[in-house]
Amino acid sequence: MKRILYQLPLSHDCEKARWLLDFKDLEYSAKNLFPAAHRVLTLFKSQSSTVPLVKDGKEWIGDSTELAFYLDAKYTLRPLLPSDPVLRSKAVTIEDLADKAGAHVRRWIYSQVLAEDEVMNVMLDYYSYAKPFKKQLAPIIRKGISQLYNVTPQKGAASLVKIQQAIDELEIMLLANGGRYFVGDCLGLADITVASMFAPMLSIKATPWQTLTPSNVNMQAFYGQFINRPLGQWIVRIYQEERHARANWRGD
Ligand SMILES: N[C@@H](CCC(=O)N[C@@H](CS)C(=O)NCC(=O)O)C(=O)O
Repeated sequence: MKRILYQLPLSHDCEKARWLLDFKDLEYSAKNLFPAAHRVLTLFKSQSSTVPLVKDGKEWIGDSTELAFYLDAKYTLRPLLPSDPVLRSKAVTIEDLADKAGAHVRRWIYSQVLAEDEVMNVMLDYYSYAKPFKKQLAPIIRKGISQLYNVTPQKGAASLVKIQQAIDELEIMLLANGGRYFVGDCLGLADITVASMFAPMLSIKATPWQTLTPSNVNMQAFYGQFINRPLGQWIVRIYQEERHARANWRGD
């Protein structure tokens, strides 16, 4: 059976989807769609404008939360969500909080580094047909991203406040559960979502964002504080101990 993850290399929602598939130990190939043109496939197959989009045999799943529920229903080994209703609802609440914070992470980072070459390198170097036209494509893509995600210095600053609030809130929940996992005593959807959504702010090795933080002073300053907080340390540790990535974020 053919399993394909359609992705954009820089997307943290796609990192979450890769991690969900890796967690379930499922074989798949990661295929890069071209920004904006990706919508032809996503709208047609899942009536959604976003990636990740997963094809699993005949099934198409066009949202990372839906993907987690789909995977748990179809591949029951290693559940992503607890069966206990109280813990399950806690996991869903944390996932939702982290997903919402993730949109602010994306906007704040773009408000900081969208003008830098490195972003376009990560975005365009893995399309052999587009790489030679990087210089011409970059301004078009930058404009598209600014409009799509509402990236302005003011909105970026407001997103940073939301990020700080989410970190405070998540940290309390993590520590209240003993500090090792967000829900229960093993890795699950809540942990994977929090780690994926905040990883772009931590220069984690072998992720698409490892080269972004060092290029920007504000991101470096944020990194300096975040890495010393329990949540920042937890994300680094969870990546080291539990990520087991296949190094496929560039696409297969
Ligand atoms: N709720 C969706 C959000 C996915 C999402 O926002 N994906 C972004 C990339 S991080 C995207 O596809 N953006 C391109 C677009 O909106 O056209 C999920 O979790 O799958």
